[in-house]
Amino acid sequence: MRADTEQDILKTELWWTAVVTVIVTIIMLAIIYAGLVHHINPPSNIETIDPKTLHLTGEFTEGNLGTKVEAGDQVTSRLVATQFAFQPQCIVVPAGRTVTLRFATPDVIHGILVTGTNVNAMVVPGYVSQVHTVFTRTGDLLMPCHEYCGLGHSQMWATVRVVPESEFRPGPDGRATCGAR
Ligand SMILES: [Cu+2]
Repeated sequence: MRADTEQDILKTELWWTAVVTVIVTIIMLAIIYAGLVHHINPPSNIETIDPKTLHLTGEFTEGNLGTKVEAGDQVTSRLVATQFAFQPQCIVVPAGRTVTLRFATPDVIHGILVTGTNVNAMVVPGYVSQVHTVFTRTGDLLMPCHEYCGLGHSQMWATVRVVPESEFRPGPDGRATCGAR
């Protein structure tokens, strides 16, 4: 077989340049589409918290966990992920409204996902994991731990109770719980 001329080599290089450009463009468009349409984004919230004292003072003390309607009608739900349970076991949130979920852990790495939604995050000791989402489907959604955290890992799950806006009735202190339904 005859050696390629410089022209042939140039043609081949340009051809593969075009192929790579098309592939990269498709991947970039898929990432932008997933981010804008499905709200699937890489983690960006870097917020630290001391895992040794998070239950003693501040945001993640027992009395401040669960769902609360805060200033500006912002619905925020706070959970602590521990070996091998979530505290609280069940949170109630309204459908069709932006909800902020905030997680922290005092022990090891956990992971959370809410079945059938775009909520999926790691919970790493020392950091607060925050997810903004809008729940569209009402009902009890399963929220298992998806990061192996020890022997009781398979027993570790919580429930996200999504109720229609009309049934979401926080108390005078702004708090809503699964129990008071
Ligand atoms: Cu786990």
